Amino acid sequence: MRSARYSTAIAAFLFVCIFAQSGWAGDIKGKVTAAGMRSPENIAVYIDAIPGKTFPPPPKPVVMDQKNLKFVPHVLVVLVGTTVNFLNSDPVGHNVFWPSISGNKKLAHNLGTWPQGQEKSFTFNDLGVASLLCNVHPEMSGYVVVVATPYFAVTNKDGDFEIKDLPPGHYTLAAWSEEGKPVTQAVDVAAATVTVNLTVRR
Ligand SMILES: [Cu+2]
Repeated sequence: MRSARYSTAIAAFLFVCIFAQSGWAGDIKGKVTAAGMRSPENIAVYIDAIPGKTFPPPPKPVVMDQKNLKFVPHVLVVLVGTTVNFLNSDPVGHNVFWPSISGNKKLAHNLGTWPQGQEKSFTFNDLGVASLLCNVHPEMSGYVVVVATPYFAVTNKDGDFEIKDLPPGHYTLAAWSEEGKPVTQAVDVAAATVTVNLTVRR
């Protein structure tokens, strides 16, 4: 009886190993708690890097809209090399510029000002955070967070996030937010869903 149970355990273990080797993927489900901040929404959560691995950028551009005098989404996370189409959906002219990427002023850029229905493209080839501004409307702000892996998410209003289809492995999960300090946390992904709780502090 005991040895049968032991054999079953070994079989289960081998089953998991075989699937892990054949590319069986895991998911990260998590919640970010925002300490001393207005909201746990719009926090970028991502696997910071996978050594020795690079990923092709998506073949199609992703869109950052300007609508009702807001950048939509407020926080856009993209894989390095991704082209972002900046669209103006408002009946007024909008400008887009960023004074730096993660403080590097050499990476500042001004896309200019354009009317409703038109868009301008930019390919983000540098890692970091571009703080988007519009020089027509000083109250507008948004962010493009450029990361090194395609494994990222943005928290919803409850701080929940999900990163799907990760190859099993040991990773560093990073969180970036507008108001809080950046944080990282080690996470082990296996052929299942791993639950992570992160706290971001102001
Ligand atoms: Cu504007």
